[in-house]
Amino acid sequence: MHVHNYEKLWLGASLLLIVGFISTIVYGAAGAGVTMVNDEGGHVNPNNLGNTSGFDDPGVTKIGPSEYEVHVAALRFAFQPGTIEVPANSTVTFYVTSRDVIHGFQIVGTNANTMVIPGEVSKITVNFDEPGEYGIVCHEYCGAGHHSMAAELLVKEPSNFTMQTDTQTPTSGNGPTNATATPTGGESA
Ligand SMILES: [Cu+2]
Repeated sequence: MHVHNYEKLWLGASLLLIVGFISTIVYGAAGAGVTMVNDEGGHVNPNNLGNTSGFDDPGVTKIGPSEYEVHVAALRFAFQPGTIEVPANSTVTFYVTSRDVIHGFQIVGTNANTMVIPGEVSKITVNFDEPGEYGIVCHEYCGAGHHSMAAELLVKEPSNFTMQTDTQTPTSGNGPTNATATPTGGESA
């Protein structure tokens, strides 16, 4: 069978493309560590987040020498908490869920990017090696205020980092405000 030279050229070029496409996927999965968010984070009742461990007081929890957990609740049109602080050189696992409708959660400039579905907990682990500031945005249209739905992540120099143990202000406190911060289980480095 005679195959024309041009035909050989195109066959070769298309095979090369296919190999190229497959290599980008293999590189993304094996080299860059790109993975899909699965249902490992578990399920919650979106109407009862106030009584759900972690989401009853969203924020940062220290779980190891340089490991942190962050619970984030998305709602129209904000993230709770609105400011997240973690130290650099840490591994941070985000647990994100929604109080109302489908939202998105993207830490801009990282590969942390997931849909946030009521009833589901999206779990993403990110390593932060350097101090920096990241925007967090909702990238699933969720209503009239969607464009303003954002939060910020501050990766601090470890020497400047102190755990914020309680960012919630009591709504019905009596007496003078007790402004003394009492870190629970906080150790100074
Ligand atoms: Cu949104």
